[in-house]
Amino acid sequence: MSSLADRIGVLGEAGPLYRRVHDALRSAIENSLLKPSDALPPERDLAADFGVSRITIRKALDSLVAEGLLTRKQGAGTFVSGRVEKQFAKLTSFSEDMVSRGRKPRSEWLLRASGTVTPDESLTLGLSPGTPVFRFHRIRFADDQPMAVEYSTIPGFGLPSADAVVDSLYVALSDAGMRPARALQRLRAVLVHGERAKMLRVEPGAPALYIERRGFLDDGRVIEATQSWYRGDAYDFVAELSARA
Ligand code: 16G
Repeated sequence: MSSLADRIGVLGEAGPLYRRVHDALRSAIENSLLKPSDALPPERDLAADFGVSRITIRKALDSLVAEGLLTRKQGAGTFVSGRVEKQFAKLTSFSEDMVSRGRKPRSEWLLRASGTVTPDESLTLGLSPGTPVFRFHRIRFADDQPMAVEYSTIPGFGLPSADAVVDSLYVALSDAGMRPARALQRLRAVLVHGERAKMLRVEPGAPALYIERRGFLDDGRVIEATQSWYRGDAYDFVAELSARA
C-alpha cells in the first residue's frame, strides 16, 4: 500500500517545513483523503515518508491538534477528530446537521416513552404539573462516532404518539405541523463522568458542551425542551455576529 505521504503528494515550497507538512495534512483532511476517526501512521513513519525530521512532524501534528483537526489518544496514537461545525444561529436538527456535512446520522435509544410533566419541567415547558409529555433519550451518532447524548421532552399535544419519532424528532414534529419556529439556547462547558462518558466513548472527566434548547411554536407555546451533552472534541459552534443593533 502507498504511504500517506505518497498519496498526499509533494509538499508546498513556501514557509517553514513543519508548516508545509501541516498544510499538506490539513488539506488531506479537508479533501477526505484522511477521514474522521482515521489513525495517522506513527510519527517516525511519517517522518521517513515525508523525508523530514520527527521534530518537524511533531510540530506539524501539535498545531493540527491545537486547531482541533487531530486528537491524541494516550497509548493509541493520533486520529482525525471528525469535528463538525454547527452554525449557531440556524435552527436545525442533529440529523440535518450531519447530512449537510456528509455524515450519516444514527441514534441509539435510551428511552422513548410517555409520561407526565415533573415540577422542574413544568417551568421550562410552561405546562401544569401532571400534563402528558413524551420523553426521548438518545445517543446521537455521526457514522459510528458518538457525538452527543440528548434528552428531549415534548408536550403531549406535539405528537400523535411516542412511536411517531423514528429517526428524527424534527421530522416527526414537522409531520405533526409542530416543528419549532424559533428557539432559545444556553450552553456551557462541563466535564462528563460515569455512564455519560461511557456513552460518548470518552475518558471520565473529558470536556463536553452542555446545551439546553427550548423550542417555540409561532404562537409562543413551548414545543421542545432538550438537554444535550455534545463531545467537546467533536463539535464546533460557529456564530455570526453583527455590529449593527
Ligand atoms: C439538535 C438540537 C436538539 C433537537 C435535535 C433534533 C442542538 C444543540 N440541539 O440536536 O434540540 O431536539 O437536534 O434532532 O442543536 P433530530 O431531528 O435529528 O432528532
